[in-house]
Amino acid sequence: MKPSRWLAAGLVAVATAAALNVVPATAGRPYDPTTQSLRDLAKRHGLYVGTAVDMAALDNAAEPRYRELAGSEFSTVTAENVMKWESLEPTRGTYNWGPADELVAFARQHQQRVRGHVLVWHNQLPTWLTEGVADGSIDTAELRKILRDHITAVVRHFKGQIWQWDVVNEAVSDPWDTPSTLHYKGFWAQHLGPGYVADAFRWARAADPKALLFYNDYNIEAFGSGNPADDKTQFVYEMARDLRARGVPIDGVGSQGHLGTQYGNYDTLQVVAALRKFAGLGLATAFTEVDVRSQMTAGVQAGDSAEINPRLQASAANFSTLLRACLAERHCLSFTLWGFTDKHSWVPGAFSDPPEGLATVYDENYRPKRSYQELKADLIYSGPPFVLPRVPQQPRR
Ligand code: 9MR
Repeated sequence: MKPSRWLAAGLVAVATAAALNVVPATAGRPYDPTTQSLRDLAKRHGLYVGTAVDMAALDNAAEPRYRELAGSEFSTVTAENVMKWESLEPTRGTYNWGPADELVAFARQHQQRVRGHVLVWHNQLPTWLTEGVADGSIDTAELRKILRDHITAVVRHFKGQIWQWDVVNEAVSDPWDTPSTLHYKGFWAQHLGPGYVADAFRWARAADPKALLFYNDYNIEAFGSGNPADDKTQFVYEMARDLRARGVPIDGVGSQGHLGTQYGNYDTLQVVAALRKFAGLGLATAFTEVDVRSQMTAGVQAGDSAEINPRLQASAANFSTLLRACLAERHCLSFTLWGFTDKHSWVPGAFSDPPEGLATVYDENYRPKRSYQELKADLIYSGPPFVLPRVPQQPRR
């Protein structure tokens, strides 16, 4: 070949490798996908892999591994707490943007996208708000205005920097609530009625027309009976369908993915079917808070491998089920873990009777667990014809 042909062939090879995000094997550096990060492996599918970030851990100089892995393994981040109302506006009218801005800056430095979490939720509200409503000093009309102002201020502040916003979070009850017939639950439904959901999406869209707007909830990984009175996924599906039909600017549904090895959970095909059904409404989907917890029996706590191993395996299988389903459905845009190390996980603090833990993909010493390896294997060994790159979602006008 003439030198110019060699050059052309070389350029094509480099461009192809870059496009596919693979490094060609050479004698000196054989390509080994298992050494790649989750984010790099996910890139081939156009998928973003994320984590919730605990700002105290990120800022702890004594624990550099947290920051390193948060920056290197993930292509999207979510604020675990610092974009919640009680953090952003602890005193009425006084916003504390610092920690949330710091996360957004960290994301920019590491070429990561940001999932905004969360605009409207019944938990982690500031006391000035809940007490004002309880003592009658804030009436319904004022509450609605406060919500609109909050959404507008927060979305405007981060305008252009948020890929997906969790606009409304966990608005729907669970079968174990009273009454057991599924309904709109919590502070906002109680005080404003269910119409707040559509309002929240409209206000968010007005404040940042380019951000993708999501409804986010747990226990919606698969459909059940199909009856919205007791099937939460069906209830959320019908809610999203109605919002779409009315022209409300909802772009996606986030399935949190908080699973536990003590439950039956789902198989991959059930989860794919659910994602497809949401996609059929013209919606994007995402897994937004994935973790798989286990009961910490006395044996587990004593280090008994006969009790620990099955938990690690079941956990890995459940992570894998959700990731494979997401890979299979082209409108599933991102797969976010709710923390990545057992050292910083909400699970032990939230479940103490019986105690639960082991919910993430790295152990307390930042050693990757079997679940991490399975996620990696899923990203490496899946591809065409059944796994194709994502279909980007455009914000609905
Ligand atoms: O992980 C969060 C934990 O640090 C907080 O104490 C808790 C307070 O309610 O919220 C946790 O995050 C939740 C998320 O915002 C919404 N879905 C459920 C998550 C786990 O509780």
